[in-house]
Amino acid sequence: MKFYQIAGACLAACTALTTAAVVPAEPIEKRATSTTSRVADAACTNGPNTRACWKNGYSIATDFDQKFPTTGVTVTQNLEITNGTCNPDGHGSRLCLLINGQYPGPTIRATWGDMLSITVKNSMQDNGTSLHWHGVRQYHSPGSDGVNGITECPLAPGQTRTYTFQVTQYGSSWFHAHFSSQYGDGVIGPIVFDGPASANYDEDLGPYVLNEWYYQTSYQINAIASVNLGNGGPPPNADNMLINGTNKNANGGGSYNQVKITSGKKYRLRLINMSVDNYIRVSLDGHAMQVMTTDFIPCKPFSVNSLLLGIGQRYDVVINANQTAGNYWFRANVANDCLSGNNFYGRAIWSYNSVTPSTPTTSANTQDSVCLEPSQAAPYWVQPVPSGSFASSIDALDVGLTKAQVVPNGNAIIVWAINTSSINVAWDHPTIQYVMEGNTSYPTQFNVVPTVNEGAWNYVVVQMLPNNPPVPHPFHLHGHDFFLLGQGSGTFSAGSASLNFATPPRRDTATVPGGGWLAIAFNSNNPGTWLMHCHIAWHVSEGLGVQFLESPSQITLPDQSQFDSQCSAWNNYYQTAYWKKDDSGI
Ligand SMILES: *[C@@H]1O[C@H](CO)[C@@H](O)[C@H](O)[C@H]1NC(C)=O
Ligand SMILES: *[C@@H]1O[C@H](CO)[C@@H](O)[C@H](O)[C@H]1NC(C)=O
Ligand SMILES: *[C@@H]1O[C@H](CO)[C@@H](O)[C@H](O)[C@H]1NC(C)=O
Ligand SMILES: *[C@@H]1O[C@H](CO)[C@@H](O)[C@H](O)[C@H]1NC(C)=O
Ligand SMILES: *[C@@H]1O[C@H](CO)[C@@H](O)[C@H](O)[C@H]1NC(C)=O
Ligand SMILES: *[C@@H]1O[C@H](CO)[C@@H](O)[C@H](O)[C@H]1NC(C)=O
Ligand SMILES: *[C@@H]1O[C@H](CO)[C@@H](O)[C@H](O)[C@H]1NC(C)=O
Ligand SMILES: [Cu+2]
Repeated sequence: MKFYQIAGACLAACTALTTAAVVPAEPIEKRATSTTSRVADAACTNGPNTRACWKNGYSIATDFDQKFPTTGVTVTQNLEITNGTCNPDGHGSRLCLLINGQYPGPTIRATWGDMLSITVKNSMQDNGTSLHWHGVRQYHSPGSDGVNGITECPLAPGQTRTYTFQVTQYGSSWFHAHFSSQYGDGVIGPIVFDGPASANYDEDLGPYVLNEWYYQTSYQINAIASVNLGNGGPPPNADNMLINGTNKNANGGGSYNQVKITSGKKYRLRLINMSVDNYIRVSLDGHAMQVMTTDFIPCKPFSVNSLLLGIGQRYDVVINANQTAGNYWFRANVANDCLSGNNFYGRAIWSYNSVTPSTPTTSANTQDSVCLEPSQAAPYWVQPVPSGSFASSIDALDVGLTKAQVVPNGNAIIVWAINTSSINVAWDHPTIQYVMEGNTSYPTQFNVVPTVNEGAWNYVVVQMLPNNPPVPHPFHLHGHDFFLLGQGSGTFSAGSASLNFATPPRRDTATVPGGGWLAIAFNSNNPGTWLMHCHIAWHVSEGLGVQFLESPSQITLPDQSQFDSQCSAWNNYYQTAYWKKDDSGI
């Protein structure tokens, strides 16, 4: 992402809405009775033509904030992180932080209403870690959110911990380390929670992971990005783009990901953006994609020729294999028109089963030129947000660069900040520990923002300050999905901004346009300590985040003895650790 390009050009060119037709939802043979009253139809069962149905009185119509199944099933998974090597595109082997020996890590799969019990072992020599389950609400389990310095101390080398939480939503997501920029070196993997869907399909192709790839390690790139930021320059470009963990490199080595499809079938594909820096546009030559979820939120299905993904965002799409049988390119290209400046191409080969797989000769679809979240993404069930107290109760979060001392006794350096304060957590004294101790004297650099009382609405406007690099920032909120009230260029004004309170899209990651603003709302309904941050790994490392402290007296606290032993193991390790904390810590 090049932040010195002119944002105005992008905004003018990119806010034009896509011209792809909005197709009506297909007839679903036996629908859940009502999509507005959110009463599920107990009689309808899930199948290829009835994906809106689920079971036991739950369906796509269930408001999962209020109600979700409890299956009684506990899905267990062991994840061991090791310091190894990988060579995903054939360019050469490099240091890679593997999970169970793999890059990307294994898929975590569970069903709506299950309990997940995930045991993580840190078998790296030289890094702590903590694993975050992106988009998971962590209802009554904020201690399993996996943000070192906020919800736990980092897990020291040699140590093991178990994350336990209930699956209250369904759809596709990913997990990643939250220990500085560690996830860029491999500590990532897909998550699939099975449940109902707003569009029908025959087969689930599973997760399709998209991310950029660097030939240097994430810690090296992060250090260069930080120096460049101080000099007014962009972070280094990535070297390649991976599709489900593979691609060819510029010299022709490596291999393309391959997918086989059968004429006449409809396929569900779970697009997951796990990149650290770039916006990516994906498309399958000759085929439209029908979008049915935005992050963990089902939406009214709509059709696109191409789809823009920001970091951390997910879209589940249905692809109809109804074209002439042949070989087609699947493309994942960096969106140059959206201030993402890297010239690399992700390609995969999709072949109909009746033909011999070979290099496709197809040409790319017309690209939908939109640099924001697709505006057609109306939620499947509409939840209006009250607007009455909006103007008088906005939490303004102003984003810009500042100078701050990040390392004790270090020099002040240029970093990202919100309201001139750059977030910097304490690995040895996480925020939730303050709550456990009843200590309300949070250090300023924790960037603690109290929420309103339970049941009331928080309104947040993230504003990019003028005279700062006008780069877009994909903001991600933990512990909640938020309602996307609006996005715009320039300075926000409550009087003139066009905001959607009646039918706002809902998701957990959305873009603050370069030089502009993002307005969101979320209901206080989940006591905890919830990070909100830019998901560009370099930016959060450089301080771009706040943490919402929601109803501290009602937080379900983590088990004290497990929490304390993890912290004391970390503190022992850190005294003699070879590497020290040199950024925000998250
Ligand atoms: C991985 O191993 C290399 C080489 O031994 C070492 O320099 C590096 O610090 C290790 N990284 C981690 C995270 O353990
Ligand atoms: C983590 O390990 C990498 C090497 O793999 C190193 O560059 C980095 O400084 C380490 N960070 C911390 C805080 O341990
Ligand atoms: C991507 O890789 C994962 C893990 O190997 C696999 O489960 C999934 O089916 C693959 N996706 C596609 C679309 O091939
Ligand atoms: C992932 O998100 C980043 C930044 O938001 C974006 O630059 C990149 O293109 C996205 N990747 C995909 C595959 O959509
Ligand atoms: C193929 O399927 C798409 C999506 O369902 C539909 O819009 C299109 O008209 C179909 N094309 C043909 C040739 O049947
Ligand atoms: C950030 O600064 C703005 C402008 O000074 C102020 O209105 C707002 O309340 C501050 N936000 C927080 C969370 O302190
Ligand atoms: C509360 O936290 C502050 C900041 O870390 C610390 O200085 C103070 O001693 C703590 N107070 C108590 C009562 O522990
Ligand atoms: Cu950012």
